[in-house]
Amino acid sequence: MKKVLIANRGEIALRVIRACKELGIQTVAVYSQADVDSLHVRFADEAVCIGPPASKDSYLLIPRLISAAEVTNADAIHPGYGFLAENAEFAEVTRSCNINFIGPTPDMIRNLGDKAFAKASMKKANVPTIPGSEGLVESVKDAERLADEAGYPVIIKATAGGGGRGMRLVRKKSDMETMFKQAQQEAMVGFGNPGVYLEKYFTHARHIEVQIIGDSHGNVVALGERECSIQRKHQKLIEESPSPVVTEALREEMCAAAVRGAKEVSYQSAGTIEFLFQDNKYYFMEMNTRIQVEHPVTETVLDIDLIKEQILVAAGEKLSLQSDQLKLRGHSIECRINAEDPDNGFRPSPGRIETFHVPGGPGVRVDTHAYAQYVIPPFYDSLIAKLIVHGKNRTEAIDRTKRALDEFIVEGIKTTIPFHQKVMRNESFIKGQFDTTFLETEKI
Ligand code: MV4
Repeated sequence: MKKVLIANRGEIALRVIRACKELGIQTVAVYSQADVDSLHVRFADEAVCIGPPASKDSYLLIPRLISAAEVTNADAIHPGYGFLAENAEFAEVTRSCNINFIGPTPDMIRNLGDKAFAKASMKKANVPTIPGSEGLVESVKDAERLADEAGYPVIIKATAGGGGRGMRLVRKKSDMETMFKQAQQEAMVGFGNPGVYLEKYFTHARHIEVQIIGDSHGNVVALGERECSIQRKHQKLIEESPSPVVTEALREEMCAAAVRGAKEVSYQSAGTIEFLFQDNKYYFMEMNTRIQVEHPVTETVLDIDLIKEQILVAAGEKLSLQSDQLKLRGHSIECRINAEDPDNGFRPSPGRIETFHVPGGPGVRVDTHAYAQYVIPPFYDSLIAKLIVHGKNRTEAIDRTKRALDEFIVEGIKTTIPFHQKVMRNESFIKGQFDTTFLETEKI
């Protein structure tokens, strides 16, 4: 691999450029007219404007991305996260143009994007799954029968959905007909696929996910877990590794399950197996076929570079990581610094950053594309920086995060920094006692 085009923007584009530079690989940035002044454009070896600000006219336009790769002679494309990262057609077109797609094969993206299929694959590999339907549910009658078996509440999920989109919670039998039809309808309108499946609803679950990576030679390793329960409306705000509730024995079990699941689908590239965790039991929920926002918490506790590894396995190399050589060291916490106003319902707060001072010192990493006088465009997601803090244990990581947040000065726009300062002082958070309902329950 000689030259990688990064089909993305923001901090992740920069993150991929950094990995490429360290590997001696040339980089091509693509940018919309709204991103001319973005750092990924500056730090890439070459940059190609691919269209107007709206994502659908630039970062989501497959022909423009492929053209940009062809005119610059890029031999690979890294999709980052979001945008086209889990678009099987993009992976397919990229490959058919003889360009290496840094991710799984189109079939894997397509199959695992079908949540009922993914669940069936995991079940086949003896990975614990959430009790509910075997595959799709075809009728209200079937849904009622399955719900009687599982016990209410149940949840109906679009098989083409994911990440919180296309779900209906059903609390009692008399709600089933309405909710089932709504879920089907919404799945059809939203995803062009009416398929839905049913699960028992866990009311106080944690979201714990296992990072995996596989190569093209059949090797797969699991890289520990991330605790991602601190989220609001399906947007994660804080992630950490290890999870405060995962013991060494449980970690080994969950990692072994993740590896079985990944091998079942012959998975290659970086991926994540998401689990719901309740009453000390874990259940497969979804698989993500991309590198995720929160990958740095795994990198910092294991002292690895996931993006480099992802690039190397895409180039056909054997995995350099081996489970017995990986040692979990200390604790890492990531705070997502968004251009949002936490005092006003996390309303987006784009505009000019007047002052931008990033924290430093022991254990502190900041991944950001922002700088003083940078203007945050209103067209994309509001993530402006990730603060990743490592400590010898969870207490030190929390204390360091508090210290780093106090040093993080952003003026001109609202950010989630004050929100994070409150969470770091919250008693339940400090004790590690929380689940995905934390932000609804606690007054932060
Ligand atoms: C669930 C659940 C409880 N029980 N499924 C939300 C996002 C999508 N990935 C699946 N989600 C959930 N599925 C069952 N059977 C609770 C959620 C859920 C959730 C999951 C992870 C992180 C945050 C969440 C917030 C609300 C609901």
